[in-house]
Amino acid sequence: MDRDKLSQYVLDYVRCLGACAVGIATTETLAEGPPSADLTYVLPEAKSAISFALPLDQNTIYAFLCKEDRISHQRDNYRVNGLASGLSLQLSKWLDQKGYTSIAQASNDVYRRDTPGGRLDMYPELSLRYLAVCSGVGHFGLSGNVITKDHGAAVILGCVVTTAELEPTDPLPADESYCDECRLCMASCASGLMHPKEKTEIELGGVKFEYSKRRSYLRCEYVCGGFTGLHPSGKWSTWSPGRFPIPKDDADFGPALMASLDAYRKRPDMQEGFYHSLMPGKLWQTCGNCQLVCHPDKDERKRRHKMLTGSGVVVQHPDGTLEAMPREKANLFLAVMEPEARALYEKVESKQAEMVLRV
Ligand code: B12
Ligand code: SF4
Ligand code: SF4
Repeated sequence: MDRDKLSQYVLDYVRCLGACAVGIATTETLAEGPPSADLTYVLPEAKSAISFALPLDQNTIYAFLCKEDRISHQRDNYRVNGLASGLSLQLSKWLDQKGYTSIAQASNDVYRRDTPGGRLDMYPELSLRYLAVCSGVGHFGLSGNVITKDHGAAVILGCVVTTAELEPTDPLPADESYCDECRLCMASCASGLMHPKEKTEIELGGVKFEYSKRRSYLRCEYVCGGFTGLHPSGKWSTWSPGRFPIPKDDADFGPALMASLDAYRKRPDMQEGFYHSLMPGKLWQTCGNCQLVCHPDKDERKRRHKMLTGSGVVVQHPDGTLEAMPREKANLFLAVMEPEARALYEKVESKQAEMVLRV
């Protein structure tokens, strides 16, 4: 089959399986990029990669941001991640059958082992975002998330790397991006991962892309990981019932995360969740706010940010269930807890509580 026809088949194939956007990047269009743009890292003879986005269910996002229903979005998120990995596998096998060695990429939770800190550095084998912006699946938003014209940032990315020499698709024109640097992604982030002023510029095949500079990844791991969730203002929280302080300096995030680890492990189970390979136990969906507020329509973005910041603070009941309430009520809820129960959520100056956490 000639190059154009095979490329068209591949694009159609992925659309038929439910992708809202699909594109093709090649070793040439990714040339000179950062290390996780190097297709040959996963397949030495690689020539091309098929990149695609699958939409999250917008209907579950409202109740998640209002802190009324966490489970529906969590389920949807894990489901779409599974679909993205499955789609990749199916396409890679189809290409294999056609005679092209191909490698499916999992949608998440796969890290390089050969960097100084190993898997804990969290460098991906391939950056699905680089492939997506390079091939025109979406733009980089200021948040660093890939944004799409119909579903905003609420998409899960996937990809297949192949030895097939496919026809690359162009990056989207920069002036078609809806990102107006409204900064609502940053205002919805309790961790401060995204630098408010500085940007990172990368180059892929001679085309420049930029997004906000990341501060320490540990910021997001501490908050999105669910160890803590109370915004430094004290006015609102993520779905995490943790209220350990969020440091100002990057260097203090490692110790803060370690100090909250025992408490995190001893909290009652929240519903469902999944076993992340870097976590000691389960990980529950408690944030993702920078992704979920970022809708193509600016008024909708503002509305979502209001939903999040106007829906109070989450606390946990002894049976594990979570409830959002105004911050004054939440403070009272914590104040009447036994010190050892309270120490699961915030710093308590009590020898008894410290003893409990050490056991
Ligand atoms: C590791 C990881 C994380 C880490 C690190 C984030 C990061 N910026 O790298 C943490 C835990 C913080 C994280 C958070 C989130 N993530 Co995440 N994450 C990933 C993962 C596995 C890799 C990210 C990545 O590409 N990093 C590399 C680049 C992009 O990061 P960078 O810091 O800009 O890189 C700089 C340097 O480090 C250097 N560099 C780049 N690559 C390499 C490699 C090496 C070896 C070295 C030395 C240097 C280097 O060059 C860059 C410029 O200087 C991807 C899945 C995948 N395989 O792509 C999902 C992914 C990016 N995550 C995703 C999501 C949704 C999230 C969250 C919203 C949480 C959530 N609810 O899921 C937040 C968003 C935070 C944000 N605003 O960016 C989605 C994004 C979807 C989208 N629309 O863009 C992805 C694509 C998963 C998916 N399949 O959809 N994530
Ligand atoms: S929330 Fe605003 S600034 Fe952030 S990525 Fe979306 S449009 Fe851009
Ligand atoms: S997922 Fe949450 S903690 Fe992480 S960067 Fe986005 S808003 Fe911040």
